[in-house]
Amino acid sequence: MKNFLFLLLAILCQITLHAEDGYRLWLRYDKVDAPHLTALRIEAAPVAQKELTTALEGLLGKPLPLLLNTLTEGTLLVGTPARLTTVAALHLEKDLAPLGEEGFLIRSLTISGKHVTLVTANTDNGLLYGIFHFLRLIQTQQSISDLNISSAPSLPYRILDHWDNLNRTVERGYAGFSIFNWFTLPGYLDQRYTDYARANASIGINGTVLNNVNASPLILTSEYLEKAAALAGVFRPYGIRVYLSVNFASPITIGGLRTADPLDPAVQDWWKKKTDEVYKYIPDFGGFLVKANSEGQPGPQNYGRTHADGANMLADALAPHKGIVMWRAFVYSESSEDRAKQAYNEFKPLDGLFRKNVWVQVKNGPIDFQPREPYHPLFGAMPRTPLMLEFQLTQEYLGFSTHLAYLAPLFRECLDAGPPVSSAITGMAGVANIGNDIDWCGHPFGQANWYAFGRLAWDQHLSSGQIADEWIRQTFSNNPAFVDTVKRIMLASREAIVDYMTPLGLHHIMGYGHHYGPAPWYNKAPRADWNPVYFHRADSAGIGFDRTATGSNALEQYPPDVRALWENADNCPDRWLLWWHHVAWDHRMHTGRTLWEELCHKYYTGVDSVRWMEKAWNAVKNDIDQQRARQISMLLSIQEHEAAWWRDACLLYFQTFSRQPLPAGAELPAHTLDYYEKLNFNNAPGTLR
Ligand code: BDP
Repeated sequence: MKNFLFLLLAILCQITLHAEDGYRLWLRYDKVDAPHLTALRIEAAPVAQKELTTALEGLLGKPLPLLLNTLTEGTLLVGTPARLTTVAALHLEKDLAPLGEEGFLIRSLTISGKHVTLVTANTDNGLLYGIFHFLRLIQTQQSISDLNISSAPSLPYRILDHWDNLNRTVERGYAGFSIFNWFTLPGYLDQRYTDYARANASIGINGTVLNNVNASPLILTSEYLEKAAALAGVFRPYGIRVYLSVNFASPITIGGLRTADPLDPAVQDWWKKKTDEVYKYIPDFGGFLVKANSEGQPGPQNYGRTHADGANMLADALAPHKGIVMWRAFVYSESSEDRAKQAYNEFKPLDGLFRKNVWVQVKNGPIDFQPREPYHPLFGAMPRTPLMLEFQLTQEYLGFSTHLAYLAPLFRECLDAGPPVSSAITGMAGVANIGNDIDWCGHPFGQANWYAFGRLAWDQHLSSGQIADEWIRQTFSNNPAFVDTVKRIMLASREAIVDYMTPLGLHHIMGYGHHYGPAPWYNKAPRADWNPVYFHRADSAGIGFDRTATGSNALEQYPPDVRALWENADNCPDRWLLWWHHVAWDHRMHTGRTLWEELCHKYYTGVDSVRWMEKAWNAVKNDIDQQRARQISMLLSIQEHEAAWWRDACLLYFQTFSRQPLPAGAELPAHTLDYYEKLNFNNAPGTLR
């Protein structure tokens, strides 16, 4: 009997330890050492009420008694002044006014001699954000005895861009298929849609673009609008607006017109009517996202018109409904001009020519979401145009979903790049890393990038460390030793990737098409600026892209103080060196090493960092459930293997130019260069349309 009970206990333990599959994200609401709360008095929208009561029941281990009229010592009081007279009687108008439509207030106060905690806001949306913030305090075990928090978002537009196709494949998606099941919509509303909305609302994301920027025109047919409207219905109570990516040639493909020329009255009329129809389906529709004249997508230039002509036509159709156009500046064409210069050259002259409801959407860097890029020179260069800053959460260039890469430091690096970036933007867009994998992002740490994006868009002053701290505590555990180690892993991870993939300012040297793994030797793409050799320019003299006045002079697109930091190879910080300069192999670096030695040092350091990450993880992983612990260990060992692959393939290839040895005593490459060059990846994920 004793043995049997022991066995049963062991099995039960296993079950609970195995039960974590990552689906609950950072909203796990398991019991914590919670502060003393005695009762709840709440008047809120149904979704907010449900979230708070369910969460508190989990966190406290039992439901809080609900009060209808009274207040007792230790009550949590939740409501807007409009919903609760007790809150209205506090006359918080002055404190609430600056918080606008989305901000909230959390305060410890005494009402009729009773100590209570108040969560309030001007609107139901604000109240929902306040509730999530309060829950975060409890989940992360902050004291709630003396609170005085007012919070309002730094940016009004905080949007996820899904590169999801209507057939559920996801462009550059590494976490399965799209969560949006267009086949079963609108009749079937998957619980996942609600959980997606909850997760977004919990970090302040207030918009979602449902479909790929390489957009199927079908999205604007009534069949799909009805489906999109069903999703909008699920998201609306969570303060999330739906936006759609549109194909510029839609008037031809689904409208039966002969042209999509934005200056043609019939085309303008088509877009007006189509937009009116969209608003019939989705009255609070957010607007259109457009990729035009970029990588083969149609656009106004097909008709000799400018990006402003195209964007303004759509803006006019949206304006009566208060919708916006997010017009992407990710454009480059095959030309002798350095690809890094092209977006600036096309867009800067258009500053001031866009309608008031056009936001130009600019990627964080001038090439394409590389592990490290300087900030895009359009930030600060278009003072009369609102700009959206676009980051990529899906790790197209950062190891797909098998590498642990915490991207808050990358986001911060861009936002902190002088005054241009943070002061030039009106919103942030994150290319989503979400799919139908049970844990949403494929890698448990991928969730941290979704989380960090939302938190930073809400509060631009948060540090990478603070965000990691919150996320770890909610996602895994409040154990201080665990939090400390995992935070160190996360904060080191992005730099590790830069080191083992593209150190010292190298960029775009990944495999062609699928972008998986290293291929610095690749030179067979149909366009020069899709070839890694175009970007690294290695030869017997040295390596790097001269973008100074002696080269492409992309540097001239930046303000003088920024230029001064980068224009001289002797002063240029090492991390940017090969982005801006073609540098001799024996160039003396700031560390005292030659360029070749430094390159080797960086590649080896990158791999060593991953080994350290693995070791550090294995030392603390038993603090959490076995399922996620094992999953992460396995992924880290893939990462370690792939980091060494990057290091060896790149160094062997660059060595054919430097003709210098690897550092004495260094671990030797596992294979020959020829072996790496011949590797083939037919089924790399993320490339199907
Ligand atoms: C590139 C991706 C491509 C996207 C493009 C974009 O490889 O799949 O369509 O960005 O942003 O990085 O439009």
